[in-house]
Order: sequence, then structure tokens, then C-alpha cells
Amino acid sequence: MKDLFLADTHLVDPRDERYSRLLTFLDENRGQLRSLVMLGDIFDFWIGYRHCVFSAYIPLLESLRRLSEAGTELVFVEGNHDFHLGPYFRDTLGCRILPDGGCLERDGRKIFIAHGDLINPRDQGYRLLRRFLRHNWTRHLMMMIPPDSAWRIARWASAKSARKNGGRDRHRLPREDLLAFARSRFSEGYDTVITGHFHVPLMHREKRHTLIALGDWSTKPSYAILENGDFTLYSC
Ligand SMILES: [Mn+2]
Repeated sequence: MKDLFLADTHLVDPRDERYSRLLTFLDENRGQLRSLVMLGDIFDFWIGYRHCVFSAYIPLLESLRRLSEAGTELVFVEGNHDFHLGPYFRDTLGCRILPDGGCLERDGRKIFIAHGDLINPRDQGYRLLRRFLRHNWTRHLMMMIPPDSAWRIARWASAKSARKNGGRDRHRLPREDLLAFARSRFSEGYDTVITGHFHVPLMHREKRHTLIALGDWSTKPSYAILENGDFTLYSC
């Protein structure tokens, strides 16, 4: 049995090739996964209403339900695009939700999983915004926005940010910050650290410790597998 680690698929539209590629990949692995660990930004936009989900995500949610029925444990670390995962993930899918990341124990390994948006301790502005967006009061306010309007606002914001970047590849791996973050977890007794968020795959081993940054799911789908006590990072 394997554990599969995925991040930053940024799904929006089931007609996109990367969306259908992910569904095919998950279906091919059904019955072989001990757990599926989603490390955030799986959805380009998600907020968890109590009684409805965005229709664009139904194909993935159904795929997750089939995995869960086949015995796969679902784990979700919230990203900066998908948080307040809500009742659907918790109750319907039986998913273990780690809003800020945390500990996963597998095959005698102590693994720290995180989305990766909190690795820079100097980024106080982002931390403040993050705390505000995740506050319970903010969640209650968000739930008052009709889902169709929330979806339209999110699509508008996403298009605006894509225009601002002018189609340039803005993904960069802050290697030193990431290493410092990982070493600090290693000193707490973790032997592996896995993050997403940077869209650039990296595997770094030092002594008996392993750091993995997952890539994304755009041109080269990236994921990590833990099997027989060892990690492999794929980017193909
Ligand atoms: Mn992110």
C-alpha cells in the first residue's frame, strides 16, 4: 500500500485537461492507496458552505468519495486558496483536516506536512491577512455571500491576478527559507517535511532527514509516494 502526496492542482473547470488527468490518476490508483494527503490549493477556490458545494468540483469530490469507500484515508492541509473546508469534507468524506498542517506518522516515520505559505517568518503582512481570513467571524461573513456570487468574485480575482503577472511564470522556490523551516522541524524530532505552495518540485536529503517540496499539476504533474518506508518524488 502506498501513501500519495499531492498539492497545488488549482482545479477550476472539469473540462480542463489537468482536471481530467487528476481524475484518471486517482481512479488508476484506487485500491492501492493507504492514504491520499492533499497539501492545499487543490481547488483554485473553495469555501465550505454547510449545504452546498461548487458544481465544478463534483467530479473530484466523487472521486475522493470512491477512494474513501475503497479504504483510503483522506487528509487535507488547507492552502491559501482552499480553507474553511467545512462540513462536506469533514462529515461526508470523513476527511482529516489540518488547517495549519501538522504531524503524520507512517511506517515509523514522523512526517511534518504543511502547505508552505507559512515558512517565511518575516512575512508579517501575509500572516495578518491569513489570520483575518481564517477567523471564525470572517468565516460566518463569507457564508453569507451567495455561492454564485462568491464563485464570480473568485474567478474575477483569479483573472485579475493572472493579468497582473502577464502570463509570466512567477513560481520560485525560496530554498533557504524552506531549508531553515525544515531544519527547525527536524530539530523537533520530525524526520521528513513535505510542503506544497511553491509549484517547484524539490527533494533534499541530509543525514537521515528528508525535505520534499511538491510541484504542481500543470504541465508536469508532480506528486510524492511513500512506499515500503521510502519516498519518491515524481515530476513527469
Ligand atoms: Mn498556495
